[in-house]
Amino acid sequence: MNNQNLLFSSASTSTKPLILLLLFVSISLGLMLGCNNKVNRPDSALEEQGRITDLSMAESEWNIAIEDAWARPTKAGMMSAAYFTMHNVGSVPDSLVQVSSNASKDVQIHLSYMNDEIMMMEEQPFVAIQASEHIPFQPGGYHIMIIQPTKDMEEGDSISLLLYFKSGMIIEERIQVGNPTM
Ligand SMILES: [Cu+2]
Repeated sequence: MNNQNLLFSSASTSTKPLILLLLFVSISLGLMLGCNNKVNRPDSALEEQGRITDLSMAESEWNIAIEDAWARPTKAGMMSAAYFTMHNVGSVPDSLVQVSSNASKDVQIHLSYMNDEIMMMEEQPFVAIQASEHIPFQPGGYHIMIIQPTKDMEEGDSISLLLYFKSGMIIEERIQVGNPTM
C-alpha cells in the first residue's frame, strides 16, 4: 500500500476519510515533535516532470528538523554564514543538496577544516544524513555560506533559507540574525 499515491490521486469519496486521517497524523506528528519547519511535499506537477526520485516513502518516515538556527550579522556585499543543527527524526536517510535564501543569490554549503593551522573552507556538493543522526552546522565545521548579501544583516533581523533535499523535500526556515547564546 503506497500512501504517497493515495495523497496524490484525485479524491474519490472512498479515499477521502483516509486522506483526512493521513493529514491529521502528519500534522499531529509535526506538533508532537515541536518542529517549526514548513515542509513542502512535492506536488504532482513536479512528479510528472520526473524531478521526484523517491515516491516509495510514507509521509511519516521522512522528518528532518532544523534547530537552533542563527546567522552571523554582516554588511551588504560582505559574507555571512548560517548555522543550525540538522536532525533526522525520521526513519530514512537523506542528503541536503542545495540551499537558497532571500538574503543572497549566492548561497553555498561549506565545510571548514584546518590545514597546517590555517582555517580553510570548501564548498560541499551535499551533506548526507542518516536516520536519527544530528549534524551540527557550526563555526569551524559545516555552515551555510551567504555570499554578498544584498542588504545589511543586523542583529534581530531575520532571513529565510530554503533547504533542498535529495528526496525532493524542501524545508523553509526563518533564521534570526545574531547568535542567541551570545
Ligand atoms: Cu564558508
